[in-house]
Amino acid sequence: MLKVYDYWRSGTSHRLRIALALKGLDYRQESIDLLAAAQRSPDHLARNPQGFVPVVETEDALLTQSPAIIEWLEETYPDPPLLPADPVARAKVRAIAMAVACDIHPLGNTRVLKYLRDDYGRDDAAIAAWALRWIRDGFTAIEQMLADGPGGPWCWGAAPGYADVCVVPQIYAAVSRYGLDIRHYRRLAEIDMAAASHPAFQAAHPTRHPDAR
Ligand SMILES: N[C@@H](CCC(=O)N[C@@H](CS)C(=O)NCC(=O)O)C(=O)O
Repeated sequence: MLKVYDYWRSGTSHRLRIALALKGLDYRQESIDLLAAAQRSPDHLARNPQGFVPVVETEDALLTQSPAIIEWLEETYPDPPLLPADPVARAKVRAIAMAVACDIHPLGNTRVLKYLRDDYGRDDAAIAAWALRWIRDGFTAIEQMLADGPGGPWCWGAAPGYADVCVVPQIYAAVSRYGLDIRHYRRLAEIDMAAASHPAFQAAHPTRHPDAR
């Protein structure tokens, strides 16, 4: 059975839990407490030299980087698919996923915000403004990328997939941490609503994690 090292409030862990739930995969779980800096412990650095969650342990490998892990899941457990069949549609779905994973999320990561606070003396308001700056930019672009697709209720049509796996945790972080009003983004609000009533997204939600506070 797979083992997942994660943290309840981590967006990248949230992504992975959604992908696992959509694939119907069971796994063992171990928490890495980011607030206690457990990601920098020797044990965790041996799993992931980058000192990040999530990590997946298979029978014979340790996998890191949530996009790489999700692509591995897709290749290893192809049903149900998280990517469309058409190569152009696949590229567009990956582009939406990467707009979150490469361009929004890294700028709001724990270590980046800690650096702003500790080394640049920024307070909570300045840090929230920083995070929201990149979230709003990214969400505005993603709304346009979604308009290029087949419509809702999900990012790319009638079934949830790779883009939703990345977008939904970023919406959760934007709303729960920074109070973003998601109704300003019509399609993202629609996707968020679809996720709220979907069992896989419900099961993967941070508030359902054993460590949720
Ligand atoms: N690109 C990596 C990023 C992983 C990542 O940023 N994880 C965060 C939690 S969401 C983390 O472990 N942060 C610890 C830190 O910043 O010290 C992935 O997608 O797996």
